[in-house]
Amino acid sequence: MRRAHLVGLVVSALALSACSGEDEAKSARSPLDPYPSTGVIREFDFTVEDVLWEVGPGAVYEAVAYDGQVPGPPIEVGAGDRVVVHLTNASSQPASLHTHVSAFAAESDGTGDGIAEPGESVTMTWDALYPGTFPYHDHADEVDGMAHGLFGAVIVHAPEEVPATEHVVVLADFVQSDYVQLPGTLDPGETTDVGTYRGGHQYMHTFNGKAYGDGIPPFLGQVGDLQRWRIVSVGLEFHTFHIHGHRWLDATGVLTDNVFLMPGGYTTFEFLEDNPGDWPVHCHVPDHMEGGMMAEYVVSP
Ligand SMILES: [Cu+2]
Repeated sequence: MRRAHLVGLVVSALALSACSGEDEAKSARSPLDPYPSTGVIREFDFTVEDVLWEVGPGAVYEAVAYDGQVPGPPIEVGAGDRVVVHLTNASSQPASLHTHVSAFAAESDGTGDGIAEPGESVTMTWDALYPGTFPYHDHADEVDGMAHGLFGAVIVHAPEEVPATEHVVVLADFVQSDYVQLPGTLDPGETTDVGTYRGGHQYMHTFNGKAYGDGIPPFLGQVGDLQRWRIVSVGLEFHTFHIHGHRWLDATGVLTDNVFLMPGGYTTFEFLEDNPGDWPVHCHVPDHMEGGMMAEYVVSP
């Protein structure tokens, strides 16, 4: 199980039963042992832009985004790859791109000289030495940048990773006063022509930059397939990630159906799908459920 701990994910019972001598040799690796360089350089060009982002029907947010999308595009690489991100700031505020766990020099930290003023460009270089799922996010203004959409996921695949259906979910909190349009009004029960009032926290809490079942596309799974969930939390508050009708081992080996993520937290877990149906997926903090972190996981037989 040490290898599973290293990569921050839990190997399913199926995968465990398939463990070979080679796997056991790899499991002797310390979590701090870097994966060797692959010699591969993966380059990404991101532009930071001011955008009006639709969080759900009738909910329009004054966002700042990498490449105009919230979250920014995934940075998906292999363990041992070098990652080069060219960041051009076409927005109205300073911006940067900072990540976690990958190895980098201070100038690629997304702080200090790594911050791009409006109109400037910076380049970040990392070595993705450790597999797992991690956040990337703005570090020019730690509160404002992330609250307006400057975040995304870094996915580092281990070479020995078992193929799976992958679900990447970034949990974030938005500032209600920065919506240019919100459905309903703040008077409970009232409706307008752009939608229904959803409570005091409406549209404040998001999965992948979207809120509620009419904003968040359903996650899709199929019985018999391994489902790998990559969860990153970049918000202002703590969240949990709960999937109905399923269970898995968390990164510490504890059986659960609900994982806790602090701000800046991240985890990867997986299970072999065996339960068809339409299942709620949500944060278990009641205000956050009411505020938008409520989605659906549709499992085909
Ligand atoms: Cu929450």
